[in-house]
Amino acid sequence: MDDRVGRARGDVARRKFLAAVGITGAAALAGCSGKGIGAPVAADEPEDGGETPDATHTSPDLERWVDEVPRPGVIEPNGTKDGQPRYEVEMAEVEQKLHRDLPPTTLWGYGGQFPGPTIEAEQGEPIYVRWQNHLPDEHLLPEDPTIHDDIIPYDEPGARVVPHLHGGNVEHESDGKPQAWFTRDFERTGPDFEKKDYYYANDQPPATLWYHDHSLGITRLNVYAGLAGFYLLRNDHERALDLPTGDNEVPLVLQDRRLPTASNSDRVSGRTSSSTSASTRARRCSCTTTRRRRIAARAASRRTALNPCRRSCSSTWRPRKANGSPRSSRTN
Ligand SMILES: [Cu+2]
Repeated sequence: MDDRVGRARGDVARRKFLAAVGITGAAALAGCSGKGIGAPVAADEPEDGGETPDATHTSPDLERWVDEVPRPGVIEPNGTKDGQPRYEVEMAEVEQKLHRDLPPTTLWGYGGQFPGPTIEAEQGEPIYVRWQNHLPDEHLLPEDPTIHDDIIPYDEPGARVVPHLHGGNVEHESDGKPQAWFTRDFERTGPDFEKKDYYYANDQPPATLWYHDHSLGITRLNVYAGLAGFYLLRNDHERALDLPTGDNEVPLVLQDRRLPTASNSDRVSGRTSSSTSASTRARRCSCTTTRRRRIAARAASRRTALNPCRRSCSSTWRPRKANGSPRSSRTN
């Protein structure tokens, strides 16, 4: 096992690129400044040097090129199962600094970090992963209970998660189907949940894969909160290509975020630990209460209505049109 892990580490080179965009809606992020976190681009800066099109939805201006590119690191197996490496990866709420000049941001991370730790695997050598949900009951971000409200128990406690290996050729029991979600310590599970230890056969060509959450109705929120990480599948052929290795192999993930500061936290769904005011916290609590009452009322009447909680909690929320798209066409 150790040989396998050691071989998988650092011997191989490739460029790693992962574009994972968890968004609460295009409008919510359309105004993100090119001066965002470590951003080397300025695609949305007006040529005349004026303000961005929607200056109310920008992250704070931050100094560029002042932080090292963070490296998520490689996770080691905790043991073996059926003779194969077995990993345990915890999902938890964490505080993490995302820029030198920002206070720590509250995130949901795999392995206590964002992005999650990299899993390195070898073609043809299966692994097991036990994904552990240790997240708080209340979501970090506001949920929209109008999405699949007929099959998602929004009014029951527990953060619903289910990890999915993006691009992986995976047996269906381990594929992270949207309705195979589970809450903390598997207290509650979705109708498609089948097993706790996911099995990844790694029977496919090597590639830069990534894992991310996939829970029905809140995939976008869970990924936005930080639940994503790399999964690198290696083999001898790739090692023979003499690509950059070790410190020269830099995993990169591009994600859109709006980051709250003391001045804009009322407009941003996420939060930083030191900028979440008491009033903001109180508002989140009352919104949750209001939301649950609203869900109960709607369940009784089966009437789809505007959600006043969402309207007050999120500047990006939009009411559904009366003749809007059917639920089944809504995606995460
Ligand atoms: Cu995916």
